[in-house]
Amino acid sequence: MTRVFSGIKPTGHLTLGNYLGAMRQWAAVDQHQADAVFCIVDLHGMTVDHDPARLRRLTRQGATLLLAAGLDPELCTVFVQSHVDEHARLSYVLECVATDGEMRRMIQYKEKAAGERARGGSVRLSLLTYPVLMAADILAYGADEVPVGDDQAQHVELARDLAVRFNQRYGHTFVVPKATLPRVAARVMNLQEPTSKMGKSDDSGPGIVYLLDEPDVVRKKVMRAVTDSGREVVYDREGRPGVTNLLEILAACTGGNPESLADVHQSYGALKKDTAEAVVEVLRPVQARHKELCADPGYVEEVLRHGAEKARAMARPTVDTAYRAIGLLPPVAEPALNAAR
Ligand code: AQP
Repeated sequence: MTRVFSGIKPTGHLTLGNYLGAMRQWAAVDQHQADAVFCIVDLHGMTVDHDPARLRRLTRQGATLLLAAGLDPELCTVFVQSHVDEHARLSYVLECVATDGEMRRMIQYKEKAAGERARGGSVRLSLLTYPVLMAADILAYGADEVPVGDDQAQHVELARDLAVRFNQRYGHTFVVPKATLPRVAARVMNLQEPTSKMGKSDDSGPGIVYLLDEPDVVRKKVMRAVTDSGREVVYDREGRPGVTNLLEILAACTGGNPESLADVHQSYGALKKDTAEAVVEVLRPVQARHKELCADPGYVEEVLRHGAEKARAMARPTVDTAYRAIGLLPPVAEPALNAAR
């Protein structure tokens, strides 16, 4: 059976981009068709300045939202990255296979490091190395497929490169994974800056629809979305990024096709109204389930405890194999130690 792995980092409240670009596909398709493993990647949440209490809160909220979005622990494995040591164990080994040059070419690193510097902050080393940790996340589970939005495709490409390089140098150890992208909404754009991705840690609140936004807040944000000069509703990523973003969101929410939806909308106002309502309807069941789960925190904790146990058992053999293959001496087991004395 195909093994699928993906994760989400608790750097902010989850957004419509996270949902349409990733989570929805995990719940609707991946967990039913594959041996699926999903993770709140909290270690990735420390690559920029962070507040420990907020990280803990967002990790719990992220896990709850994954379940609210439809992940079913009977069908898939859901856990928190830092609860499974194999991720960090493997990450260091892969750092010994990756190069400084390839890390510095990562687009997210360039963008986020530039942002940190512009704010007068320093750039954490982990921001540079986190794609290697992400490669470890994927390779430890022998994932064949990694369903992600297209901003993460380059990082999955790196995981592929590291797997191939490791296998060539030290013997076949890792499955070589590939990214799978959603048909539409692979990159939901910020409603106020439609040439930038809608990212959960962006400063531009009005341009971001959060999964837990109240319906009226969602409507307001969508109705105030920046559109383009011109009046015709046209699907054109380059020339009409604002309108195209709305068409993509509407298509993703209704299962339609963005080009056909352009043909049936005569004005920007009508398009915004339909998009706002479609988003409200898509978020409604997620919000309702989230509320129920918040009333039962013991259930969420138990899912995460059991998920971590399952994840550990899946990852450990591959990570142990990698340790042996790269030349690390295995620890001597207790009974053998005693016998040698
Ligand atoms: N705007 C987006 N459109 C489509 N997919 C998206 N994803 C994120 N934003 C969009 C997808 O969601 C999954 C989880 O992403 P992540 O939380 O691990 O990190 P990210 O890609 O860096 O997302 P953010 O929200 O932009 O976080 P920050 O602001 O902290 O960097 C991934 O599959 C991602 O592709």
